[in-house]
Amino acid sequence: MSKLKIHGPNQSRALRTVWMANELGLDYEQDTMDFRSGVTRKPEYLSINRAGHVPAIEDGDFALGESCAINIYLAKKHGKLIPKDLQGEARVLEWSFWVMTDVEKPILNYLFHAAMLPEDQRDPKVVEQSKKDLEWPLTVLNNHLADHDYLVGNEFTVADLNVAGVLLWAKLSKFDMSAYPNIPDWLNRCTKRPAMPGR
Ligand SMILES: N[C@@H](CCC(=O)N[C@@H](CS)C(=O)NCC(=O)O)C(=O)O
Repeated sequence: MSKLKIHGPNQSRALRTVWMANELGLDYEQDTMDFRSGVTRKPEYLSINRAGHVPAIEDGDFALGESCAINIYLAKKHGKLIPKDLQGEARVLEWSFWVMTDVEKPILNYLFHAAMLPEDQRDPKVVEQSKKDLEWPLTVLNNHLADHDYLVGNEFTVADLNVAGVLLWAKLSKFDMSAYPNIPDWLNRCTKRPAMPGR
């Protein structure tokens, strides 16, 4: 059987896929390409991920893009880190769609404009707007974590991995979480797992 191939470096959303592969103890090969070089729009790469982004995986002759979808596929394939019942699985989907639609964009805007861009390209208005945009989603997460150690059931699942994979950007940009005190503990529980890759 051919090794799982992961496209994308740890300095991209491919970190989420590498984290998942490590959690599952998979043997994989990683293509740490320069994803900003235009290579993701070449026909050869588009045949692996039509969206032209990293991460993508090749699992034998099956290719798949979208970080959360890849992680759910791997969890289901290996029968780990995902509830076996339909409703538990639906909860994993619910958290994964939620983080991608409600959280990812404002957190990324915050990361860029508070920390990553060269100082003369940062816009304080974007920082303020991102904080506002994040108020409700982070309240939702914080409230859930008030009486839950993990997002679905009592154990770490792919839902935690997918959501923490995005919330990591808040950690990276030193986002002030004092209004959301339950999030840092949960995030640390997730990111301190041995499977979590270095960047
Ligand atoms: N929703 C996608 C977003 C993927 C994405 O935007 N990846 C960035 C890197 S983190 C990328 O590929 N950028 C280069 C490009 O789009 O060509 C996912 O979660 O997989």
